[in-house]
Amino acid sequence: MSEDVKSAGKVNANSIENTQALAVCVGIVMGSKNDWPTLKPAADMLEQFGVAFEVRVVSAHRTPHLLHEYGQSARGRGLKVIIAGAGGAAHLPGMLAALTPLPVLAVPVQTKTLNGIDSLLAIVCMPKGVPVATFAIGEAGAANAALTAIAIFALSDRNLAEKLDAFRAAQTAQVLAQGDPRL
Ligand code: RP5
Repeated sequence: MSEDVKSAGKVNANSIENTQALAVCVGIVMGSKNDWPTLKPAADMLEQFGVAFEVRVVSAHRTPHLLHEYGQSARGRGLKVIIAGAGGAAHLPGMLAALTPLPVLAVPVQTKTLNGIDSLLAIVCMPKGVPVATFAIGEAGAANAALTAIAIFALSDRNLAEKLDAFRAAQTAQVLAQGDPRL
């Protein structure tokens, strides 16, 4: 096992060992702990729908061996979808997509330097044959990545499909109830 995988012992103890038992089906990963506020809406959305997930920091550049192990083991551990957030030279989603056939839903993290346009372009410019589904920069992208994962699961889960319909209906009703914003 590689050094950076060993040093990130939690990944082995908490996710690789326990994923199957907990029926975790979404992996939320990010390049840095600092990305968590951006990715948290994805976790909140999955929680709201009762979809089990794990959360890990996996850096493409600082822990390349861990990235490799995470990507290669993802399907075997029972994950179905990966939500990957990264900022700047955001190689995490693309490299995960190179390592696993699972759908990778990517969230560009807003940066101080280029406002997240750097992250967006780094993520979205994938070569033909290795797709990464790229979402909006920031928290809205994270929430929508989770909703897309939920929509994928809802294709074969009637209960989840009903919850998703209810969510959409409530959202529509909320906007319709807003009326004239000047009042
Ligand atoms: C990327 O570099 C991370 O996704 C993060 O958005 C960015 C900066 O990381 P930190 O220096 O804040 O840890 O790998």
